[in-house]
Amino acid sequence: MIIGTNLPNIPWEERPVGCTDPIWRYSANPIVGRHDIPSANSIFNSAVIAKDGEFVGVFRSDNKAMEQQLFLGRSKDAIHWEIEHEVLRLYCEKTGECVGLANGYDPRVCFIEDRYYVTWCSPFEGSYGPTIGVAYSYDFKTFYRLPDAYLPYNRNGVLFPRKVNGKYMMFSRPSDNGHTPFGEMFLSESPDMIHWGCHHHVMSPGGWAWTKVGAGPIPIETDEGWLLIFHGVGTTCNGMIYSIGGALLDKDEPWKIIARCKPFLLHPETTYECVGDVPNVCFPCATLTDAATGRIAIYYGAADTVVALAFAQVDELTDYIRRNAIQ
Ligand code: BMA
Repeated sequence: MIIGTNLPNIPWEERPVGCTDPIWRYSANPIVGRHDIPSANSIFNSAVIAKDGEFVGVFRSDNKAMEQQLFLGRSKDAIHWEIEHEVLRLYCEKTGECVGLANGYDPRVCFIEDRYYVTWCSPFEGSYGPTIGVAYSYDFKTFYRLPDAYLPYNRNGVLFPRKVNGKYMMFSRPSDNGHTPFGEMFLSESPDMIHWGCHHHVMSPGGWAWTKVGAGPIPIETDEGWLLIFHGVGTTCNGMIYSIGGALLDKDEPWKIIARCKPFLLHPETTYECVGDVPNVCFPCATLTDAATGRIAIYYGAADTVVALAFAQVDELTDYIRRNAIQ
């Protein structure tokens, strides 16, 4: 059971007849194409959230000079998106001056208390990164930049939607400045969204994700604990494969794993997941959930080129994770 708000208008499609998988793809994928804004070479690994009965998002687009940049988007149905053509600007909360463009990649969006936070991989200039950039907005128009959460190098900074034990919580994956051939997932605490510490180890690579693991969407609170959807990576003779995994984490000590699913939940197999700038990548960055029905819509980047959508039912998914947990 999801602990959260009712969002009856999130995208939904029933599980296809005959499908027994815990997650199933939207039949009209991809939902965002690689050239959906004029500057784009690709649009992928993007995060969406509900706002005022409609939906907003932060989209990663790599332009035709292969610069990684973030753009705001809006949608009435969370499937058809109007993405701005200008890169998101970041402002100083004290002076109100623009402090630069949101350069970077793999954004996540989280609403906590009274505002929307964006976390992303902030690259080489400014952050000496990549490390985790943080900004917030009350209206999803003007975003104020906070100090980077961690020292370089770090990726996959993913916030919890509420404080746990009175602290903000964020997953991250310390890394190097390339295509990290290693990766452990950690959880850090903060009293103020600025100072991050009390680092807890959460998860190591293993099984099908033997190379690295990183948090995906904002974790979903359920009556059984936190439902974590993550990306896991295996390395083959032809390069890395990014698949989607699932785990249940303790409600009060979310660095403790209750159950980690042994099989992957979704693995690159469609053309749009296997053909693109980086073949064989499913990279989840967001979910929309409806507490009343237990529906989950999962947004993931496919082949580092387009945005795709998949669905799950919360009780079926947590049950699947438990039944197939690594012993
Ligand atoms: C990671 C990040 C992701 C990307 C993935 C696969 O290191 O750059 O944005 O989806 O590699 O290329």
